This record gives sequence, C-alpha cells and structure tokens, in this order.
Amino acid sequence: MAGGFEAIKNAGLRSWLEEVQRLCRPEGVYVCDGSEEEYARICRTCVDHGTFTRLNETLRPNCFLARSHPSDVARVEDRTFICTPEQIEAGPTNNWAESGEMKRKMTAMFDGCMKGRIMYVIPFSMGPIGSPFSKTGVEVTDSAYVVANMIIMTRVGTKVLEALGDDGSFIPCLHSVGAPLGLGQEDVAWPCERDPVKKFIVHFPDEPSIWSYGSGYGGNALLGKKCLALRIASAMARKEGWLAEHMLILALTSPQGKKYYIAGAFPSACGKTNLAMMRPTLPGWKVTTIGDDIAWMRIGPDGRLYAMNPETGFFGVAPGTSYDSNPNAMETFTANSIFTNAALTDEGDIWWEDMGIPAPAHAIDWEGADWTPDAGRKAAHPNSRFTAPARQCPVIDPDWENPAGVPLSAVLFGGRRAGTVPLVYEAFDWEHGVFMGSAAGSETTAANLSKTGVLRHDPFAMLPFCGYNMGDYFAHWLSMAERTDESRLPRIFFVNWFRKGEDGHFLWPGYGENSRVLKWISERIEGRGQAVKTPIGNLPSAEALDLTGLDIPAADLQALLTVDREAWQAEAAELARYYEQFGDRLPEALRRQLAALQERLGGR
Ligand code: GTP
Ligand code: SPV
Ligand code: MN
Repeated sequence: MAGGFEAIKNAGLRSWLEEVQRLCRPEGVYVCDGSEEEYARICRTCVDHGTFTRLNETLRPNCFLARSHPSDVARVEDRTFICTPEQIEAGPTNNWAESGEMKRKMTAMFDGCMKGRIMYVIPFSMGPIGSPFSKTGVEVTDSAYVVANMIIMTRVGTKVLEALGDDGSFIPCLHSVGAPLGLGQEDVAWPCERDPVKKFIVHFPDEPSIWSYGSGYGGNALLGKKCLALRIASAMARKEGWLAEHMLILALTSPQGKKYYIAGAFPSACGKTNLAMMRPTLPGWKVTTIGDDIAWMRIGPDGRLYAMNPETGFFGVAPGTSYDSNPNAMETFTANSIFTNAALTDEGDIWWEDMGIPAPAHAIDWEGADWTPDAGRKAAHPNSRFTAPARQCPVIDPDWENPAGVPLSAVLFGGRRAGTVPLVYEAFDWEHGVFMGSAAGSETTAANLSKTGVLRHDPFAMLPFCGYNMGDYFAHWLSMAERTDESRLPRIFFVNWFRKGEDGHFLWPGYGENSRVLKWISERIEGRGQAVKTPIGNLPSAEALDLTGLDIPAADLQALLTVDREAWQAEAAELARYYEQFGDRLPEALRRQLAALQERLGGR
C-alpha cells in the first residue's frame, strides 16, 4: 500500500497518521501489509541503502547482516522515561518528566525529523491477532531496518488493521532515528542521532503512547517489545489485573511424559534465551520453548496462572551462542534471519566470539573494519543480536501461539551473581516468593549502554521495564494471591547459574546442565524433592540434585548449595537501604518479609 492513508478505515488511526505526517514531514508514506513479498522488498531497500549486507545464500539463505553506528548499540536506560502528571506514579526507579512538558519537547524534536525519508506505518499485534488478551500497536518509523525486524518479532500488516476495525483502539508508537536528510544530502548506512543526550525513549502510560527518538537499535526502536509489551503493558496490566513480565516461558517434559510450564525472569543477557530452548543433558528430559523474553500472565478460569508470549521472534544475544551452549538457537537462525553487529566472514557468513567455530583468519568486524584474530579487539559487539522467527526454533512448543497461554507450575527469578546467591532455592510461599523477586540483583551486561559487571538491584528483572511505581508493582504481585486460591499459583524459585569461585571460574556448568535444577524443581512441585530449610528458603541437599555423570568438585558444590550467613546479613542490610526509596509505596508485607529474613539470619 503506497500513497496516503485513504485505505485506513479506522478514523482514529487515520487522523493520528495524518497528524504525524504533518509533523514529521516525510518524503513519502508506506503502510505495511505484512506480505512475504513486502518483507523481501524491505530487505532489498535495506541492501540498497547499505544498511544490510546479504549473507551467502548457500550458507545462510535469506539472511542479512546490519552494522549499527558505534553510538547506537544497545538500550539507553538513562534516556528512557516514564511520563505521568506526578513523579510518584513513575516511582523512584524510573526517569520521569511531566507529561505535558515532555510532549512539547518531543513534538519540537519530531518536527520535520523525517525529511527526505519514508514514513513506514506498521500495524502490529502483540499476541495472536484478535485474541482478547492481545494488544494492538501501530508503529510509525523512518527506519526500514526497524520494519524488517518488526515483521519477524510481531504479527504485522493488513490482518491487524482488519481486526482493529473502524473504531478499535490501538497504542500509537512513534519512532524516528532523528536524522532528517537535507536536499541532496547523502544517506548513511545507519542513520541515528549520535549525541547520546538527544536520544529519548518516552512512554506516556496514561494515554497510552510511546515516542522514541534518536536510536534505531533493539528495544529503543522495535517498540512492540520493551516499550509496549513491558513498560506500557505493565501499567495496563496493573489496571486490568494481570502481569506483563520480562520472562522466558518453557515447557519441561519428564521421562514419564509429565509436562510442567515454567516462566523465568532474568535480567538482560542473563540466560533467558538459553534456558528457554535448552537441550537437557539429563536423559529422557525435554524442554520446549514458548517464549524467550516476555510473558503476559493472567489468572485463568481454573484459578491457575497462565502465561503467553506476545512476540513471534527472538532478538537474542549472539556472542556465546554456539552448538554447545544453545544448539536450538543455532538451528533457529539458519535462514530468514537478521544479524546486527556480528562479524562478517570472507565466505559471507556471520561470526562472533564463543560461537564454537574457530575464529576466521580474516573477517570484517562489527564496525566494518578488517579484523584478524590478533587484532586485540572483539569482532562482534558484545550486544550483537540475531533476529529470528520463533516458528523456526526446532523445539518450539505446539502451544506457543495459544492465546490463552499455558498454565504455570513454577516461576523462577534470577540474576548474574558471582557471590552470595546459591544455585537454587525455593520460596516458603507466594508472599516470600514475591519478596525474593523484589530482592533480586544482577551484574550489569552489554544490553544497556553503560558500565558492565556492576552489581545493581534489579527487582523481578524489571528495573528497566516497569512502567509505573515499582512499589505499586510489588503490591500488584502480592495481590495475585488474593485473586485466586494461593495453592493454584506457581511455586517460586530463585536460581543463579553465575556463581564464581575465587579464581573467577563458574562453579556451575550451566546451559544443558541446568536441567538438573529443573528436575529438582519438578520434584518439589510433585511434593517429592528433598529440601533443607534455611533462613533464605528451601535449598536442595547435594543428594537431592541429580548429579549423575556430572564431574563437579565437592568444594564447588558445597559453595553452590550453602547459605553464607554473613554475606546474607549484608545482603539483607543492603536490601533494607534499597527499600527506603519506596517510602509508603513499599508494601507492609515486604517490610515484614525482610524483618523475618533478618530474624532468621540472626546476628542483628
Ligand atoms: P535479553 O535478550 O537481553 O533479555 O537476555 P537473555 O536473558 O535472553 O540472555 P541470553 O540467554 O541470551 O544470555 C546470554 C548470556 O548469558 C551469555 O553471555 C551466555 O553465555 C550467558 N549464559 C546463559 N546461560 C548460562 C548458564 O547457564 N551459565 C553461564 N555461566 N552463562 C550463561
Ligand atoms: C533486553 O535488553 O532485555 C533485550 C534486548 O531483550 S532489547 O530488545 O534491545 O531490549
Ligand atoms: Mn530482554
């Protein structure tokens, strides 16, 4: 569909698009229909502009490599805002600006920002089109790269407009790379705003709407993902009585054929994709994938908590992905995928660090420069990513598109913790589990443009993604126990695959070996697994974990499965300090939980 917006029947959408067109002043407009022919055409446009390099058609059919500008390689949490009338609604963990003031500022920035570019209109659905649990967004963007990625990551096109009908409501998502072209000015391969303080990822949860300016990368620009499906959706979910979470969803099948659905919240680049499509090392066990990044969860008619994946693709961390660590991911992006900021080999394939393939003697690195193994720098950016269709995953679960979702037996929280936090422990009950989620912390990763390896609080792995006051978010989680019979809710566990020894080696082998932990979790669900009650929760004893065939030093195992009281006393004291910022928005129940933990730990 080219030309104007005459064919759009939804009057609200048409008038918004006309308004945006007047403001942004693009050279032309294009409304996405979602056809295969269209995807091919958009990719060709990206190739023509130099944004995409087509990969070797034999090695990697219908695949493309994109290199971003070095200033635009990850999410920008410092430049991400939740705008409400009052700051208290955004809470102490979000950047805030008053809605009206920010709207004026953004309007000035968007004025003429698409000059010389095409304004693409992407009608998209998070969740199956037409499902009562799905949300419709319309992203307007001046980036063809964004269009190609959105087509993989969400359900896009005419079908969405049809479901929207004449008067259906949608979430307006306005995006610009912030690089208008002057008359005759030549374009660059990756246009974006290069000044970091001129990037703005802005959310108006009350409207709701999203305005994103200056970045073309990942969660900053693919607005269905973090902006809509987490920040805006979490605020909607609170009002509507459900949960929008930064979680993977998997199905674990035992050798006896019993299936358990498990969701897990780990911060960015902390193992969701890996766990979601893990190949268990324990014989007879099977994992199938429902989602790797986002879970929308609601209580079903039977009182259980159901989780659905609103996305249709994986935007996964590339470095470290290998046939050893994640063979199912490797099989997912063999074709029809986009790679961003990976290295390009002389054969026209992609490569990254720890891909399990020896470094090529020569490659083009993510910045487009010649690279050899002795270059002294990485060939792929640490936050380089693959965009791949979920349906291509060899272990995709048959229920991955079930609009009702799958009933959860367990919820995991976790993070990247070199010290203190054991391999796995179980909450005493729902309230204690919510407390555990609120207490989560993790060492920062390259998924955000900031210092990596710094330990920070990251409650529920939602620190960068909660669209309202985190104190209210804790209360909302607690309230789930009042919305159903608590015994119907999933059991809550905390896991840590990232514990390190003094010499810096990982104590736990991780990846497929994490199936041993999942097996214990399934046994706990069945009421069989043995556990030791400790001040922080129920831990497996070394005998309770199936360690058959695993060669792990006794001292390492000991460190993984014991509670270091002193370290935990310090952890609790730090949590008390962290909690202070929430003031009276911190639920009393969490204060009680913290006091009870400190009591159990003693030494106060
Ligand atoms: P986002 O897409 O950013 O939300 O992240 P994600 O949670 O899906 O991250 P992903 O699964 O891609 O995590 C990738 C990083 O975690 C890589 O550095 C992996 O090596 C590391 N990782 C994943 N699982 C394990 C594990 O079991 N053990 C260890 N040591 N590292 C792991
Ligand atoms: C994350 O950072 O948690 C991601 C990648 O999943 S992005 O979509 O860029 O946010
Ligand atoms: Mn994520």
